[in-house]
Amino acid sequence: MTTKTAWITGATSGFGAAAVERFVAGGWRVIASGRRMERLQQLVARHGAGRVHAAAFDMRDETAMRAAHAALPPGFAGIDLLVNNAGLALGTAPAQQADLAQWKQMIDTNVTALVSLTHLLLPQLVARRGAIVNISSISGSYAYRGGNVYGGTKAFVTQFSQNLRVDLHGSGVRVTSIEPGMAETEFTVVRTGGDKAASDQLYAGAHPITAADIADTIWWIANLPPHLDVTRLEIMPVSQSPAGLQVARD
Ligand code: NDP
Ligand code: 8X3
Repeated sequence: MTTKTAWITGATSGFGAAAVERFVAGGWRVIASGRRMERLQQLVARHGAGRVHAAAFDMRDETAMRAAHAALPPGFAGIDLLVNNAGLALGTAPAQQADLAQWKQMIDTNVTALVSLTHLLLPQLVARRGAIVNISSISGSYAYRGGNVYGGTKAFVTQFSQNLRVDLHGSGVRVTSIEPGMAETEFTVVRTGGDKAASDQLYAGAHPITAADIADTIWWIANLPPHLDVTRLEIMPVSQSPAGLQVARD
């Protein structure tokens, strides 16, 4: 069987790092991208340069993204699967108190960078009848206090995924939006600006989704028979469910 290649963004931590392990264990080659070069190098050291290629760049830098793509070694140049996973939430303040720079960073990373890499890789994904797995979030479907722009970016990811499917109709390319709920990764440490105690408190006793759970899900989706497409998949821990509407009174 031919060895397939996946480009997994956000491979230095959380879902992305777990997905690298899952796909390498399954015999795939992986292009692992993220900003933290040392973590990417550890992946290469662990699995070998023939199995993992480290592409260290900031997703918001389109020139660097294009250079990383142009510099792919021949063994990694044919991409069968794009896992658009890199992303972040910054802050939990209500909109009227939020930091505009944080809003822009979320849009630049979760939206602009995601569409830029997708646009760059689409021609070969079409040529290879490949697949795209976008990591959205339940925050794109359920409004919550402080979710403002983060949830907005994920609503974009979900709808972009559905619209991509329509445009790619008949191409054989599969597109999936995975929409996880609470998962314990570095996500909340990043969101809170490094508050590990707050992160630990959020997840305590909740039995949240693990990074390995999402990696297994991506693996399952990527290896379905070619006539099947999981178009949207919402996943929450059993401990999580939506809360009701609220009413402000005079
Ligand atoms: P982590 O913080 O553990 O991982 C985020 C990854 O994104 C890191 O590898 C980070 O790499 C990368 N990243 C962030 N900004 C950039 C950038 N500018 N350029 C390149 N890479 C970047 O969080 P998760 O694994 O939880 O998050 C992965 C995805 O899942 C995100 O899109 C998140 O929104 C989504 N998600 C998370 C949920 C959760 O509860 N954890 C639930 C639903 C969705 P580096 O810092 O090295 O650049
Ligand atoms: C992360 C899940 O519910 O914290 O996307 O927004 S949530």
